[in-house]
Amino acid sequence: MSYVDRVLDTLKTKNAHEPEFLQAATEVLESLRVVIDRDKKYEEVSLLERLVEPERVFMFRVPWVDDAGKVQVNRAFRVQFNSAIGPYKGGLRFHPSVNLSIIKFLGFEQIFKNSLTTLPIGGGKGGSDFDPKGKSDFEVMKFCQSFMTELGKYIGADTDVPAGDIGVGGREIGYLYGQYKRNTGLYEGVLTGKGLTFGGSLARTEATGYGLVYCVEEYLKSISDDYKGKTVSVSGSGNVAIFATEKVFQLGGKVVTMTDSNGYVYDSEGIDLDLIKEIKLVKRGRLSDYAKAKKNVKYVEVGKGKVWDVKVDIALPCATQNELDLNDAKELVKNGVKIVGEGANMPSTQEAADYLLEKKIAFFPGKASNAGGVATSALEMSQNSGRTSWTFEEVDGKLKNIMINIFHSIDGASKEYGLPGNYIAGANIAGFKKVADAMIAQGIV
Ligand code: NDP
Ligand code: 2IT
Repeated sequence: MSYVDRVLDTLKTKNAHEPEFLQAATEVLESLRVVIDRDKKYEEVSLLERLVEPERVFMFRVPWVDDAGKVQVNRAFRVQFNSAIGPYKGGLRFHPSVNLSIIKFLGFEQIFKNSLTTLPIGGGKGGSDFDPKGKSDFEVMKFCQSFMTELGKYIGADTDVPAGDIGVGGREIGYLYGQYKRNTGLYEGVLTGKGLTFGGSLARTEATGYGLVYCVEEYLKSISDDYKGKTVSVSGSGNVAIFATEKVFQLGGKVVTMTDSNGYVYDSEGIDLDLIKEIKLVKRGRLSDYAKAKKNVKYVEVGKGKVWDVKVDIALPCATQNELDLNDAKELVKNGVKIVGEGANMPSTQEAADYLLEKKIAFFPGKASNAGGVATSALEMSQNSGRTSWTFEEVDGKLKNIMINIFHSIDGASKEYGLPGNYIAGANIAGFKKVADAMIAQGIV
């Protein structure tokens, strides 16, 4: 049995109850075969066994008091997965579905994504099964304070720097930062995605969505094409979806869909982004409000159809894991899709991704195409360390260069290993090599 097969076997036995983590780790290990089989140095130091095991995991309770005076208890995690190339770096997710499997899959993906940015950041992720939806600002603040009172013991500007993810945006980061500062007395860049008045970076809010669109733009450029006149479907209507949509419009494309957990809208005229921002970012409302506010918009409830049924040239899944399955991939291909770029983390199931590759669709895995968010977080860390702040244009320019480089790095790796156009393999291989070399150089730790 090959080295990769043996590691996969043990991985499956040890993590049998962690389907999302197994999915992410299996995908990476499968595509590393071409590297691992060529060079025995990895097996000699049990590199893969170490790679799939987090350096440490914290799990803690978060007690807080709701507006009715009732004590609530949530479960929370921080997974410090790999610090070979820098301090642990990765977001916090607040969503009722959060469990260890989901945080481990996200932390594992983060290792390779962060490596692809070329910046010195290791992989980590955290979160809680707390649901910010329907909670008052005061309740969210009380939860964040209690969460940080515990998490704050394990993080620091040079050790572990969390940021946002699903359910964690500027509001939550502000409350978390205030409590960290209060508990430690330190005014340091311990979180990214901060408000602009207390160390946040311009363009961090836009970075993940913009970065996704820049990555795909560079691919289009490589085939002498661009966004002009292209129809695009976007899923999600949160941070990543909104700013991906904004950039597509700026570059001459037309986004016609958005989703939330209740349904999707199809607006053949192109999504009215000002209206979406008002509903989602100001009122924290539902997408069904968009269909009520605007004429000639189709709203389809969950269970009555999927956003991937809509005919488009480019699909950008920007909501959550496994939201695009094999049937959806078939529907997209049937309708002539040419590019699928992942804004979310692992939004495509393995079967969907395999099918899209088989059909020669340009498929960009999230760990490459959504790396602009964490890359800009690392730029925020640099600004904090230097006690300085850069202009929007400066940060956006650096972000664009990073995404251009990511495209060429995954494209180059896919060609070097005889898999041209397979950007899943390209991203996994390019991300892996830097981390693996650093681990080997640092000894058996
Ligand atoms: P937000 O919380 O801002 O938005 C999430 C969006 O996805 C909402 O529209 C939400 O709908 C929808 N959504 C979330 N969970 C589900 C679900 N289980 N089923 C259906 N819809 C769902 O999060 P972000 O935009 O920040 O994150 C979106 C994705 O991008 C995630 O996969 C995240 O890991 C990834 N990502 C985020 C980065 C960032 O910088 N923020 C960086 C890189 C990746 P509803 O409001 O109804 O819940
Ligand atoms: O998945 C991700 O890369 C993020 N949620 C952003 C992490 C970060 O540290 O900015």
